[in-house]
Amino acid sequence: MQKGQIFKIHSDFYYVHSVGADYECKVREVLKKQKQKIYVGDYVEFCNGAIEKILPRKNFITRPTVANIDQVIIISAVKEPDLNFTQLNRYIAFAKYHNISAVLCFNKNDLSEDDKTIEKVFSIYQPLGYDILFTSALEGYGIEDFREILRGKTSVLCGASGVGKSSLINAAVPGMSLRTKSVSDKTGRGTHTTRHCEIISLDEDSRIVDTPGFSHLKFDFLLPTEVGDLFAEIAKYKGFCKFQDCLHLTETGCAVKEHINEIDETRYQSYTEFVEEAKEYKEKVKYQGIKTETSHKQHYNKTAVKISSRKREGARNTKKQNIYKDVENERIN
Ligand SMILES: Nc1nc2c(ncn2[C@@H]2O[C@H](COP(=O)(O)OP(=O)(O)OP(=O)(O)O)[C@@H](O)[C@H]2O)c(=O)[nH]1
Ligand SMILES: [Mg+2]
Ligand SMILES: [Zn+2]
Repeated sequence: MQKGQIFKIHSDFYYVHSVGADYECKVREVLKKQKQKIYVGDYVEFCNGAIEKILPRKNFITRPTVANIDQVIIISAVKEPDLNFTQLNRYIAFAKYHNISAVLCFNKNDLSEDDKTIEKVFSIYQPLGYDILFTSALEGYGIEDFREILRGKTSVLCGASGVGKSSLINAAVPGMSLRTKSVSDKTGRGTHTTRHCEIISLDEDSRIVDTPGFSHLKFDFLLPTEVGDLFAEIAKYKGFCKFQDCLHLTETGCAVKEHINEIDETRYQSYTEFVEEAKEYKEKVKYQGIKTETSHKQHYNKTAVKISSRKREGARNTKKQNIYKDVENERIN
């Protein structure tokens, strides 16, 4: 039996890297029957082109789905497409949800006409403790810093289509020529040039994962009261609110609202948007009669479900359980 790491998945084929060689593998029927999902980044045991076992994950993120990573690098473009702070806050909150550290990278710096964007970015995100990078994949600006951030880690590049994720990898890795494509004139968005996640090795211990841009991330899988945990500046005060289930919107005795001057407007705006999305999830949970306490606990990358799947299968109330599975699958897919 050999051990290796999945670096690419194409339909039914799993590409495994193991001591200096790559293997094309399929998955053993027994794993398929157990409905075990395999992610890019998973460590596996395989034999004669068949994956036998998935080894325990250190962590993972969904959308894009990648396992065993050290950090996410959230790529935004300062222009083409326009910098979207809600989208950026969304990615930041997603990383926090998965308890994985994030670096913020602002690409296409060559298109920036003034320093206003740079100032705004620093004023919002530096106090929150994020590493911030400005780059131009086109002109090679900031690429040394970008390489430095990657050193000794497995990093996932996240960000909307067309922001330049693949271009940055091409600029940072000698001899790399990943496919890139210009942002559509009509929509101002990318065209999903990268279709799959793929791990690219920079050196012995630095790896980078190119991913397709995601545009439909939504907080429709957690409860409204949990959204505040994903914003450090809100989480800081939430313990002092009069009501434990305070959503920091219009409630009396809200400690977050008392300190609203310290919170950036666009950050708070994003927070309220995500709370609305989470409310939709809560309605769904209520409607389907699922106990909210079983909703999830992925925060610290422990198991997603409190009840073990074996117990669930054995439970009598199978109807309820199946509904639960549907919600769970939706979250993961
Ligand atoms: N002006 C400028 N253009 C850039 C820069 N980086 C990338 N581009 C261009 O932006 C377009 C999109 O780049 P990609 O690297 O394909 O973007 P992506 O994020 O990988 O997109 P998806 O794979 O669709 O998610 C291409 O035409 C690139 O040439 C940059 O720093 N400056
Ligand atoms: Mg790409
Ligand atoms: Zn409050």
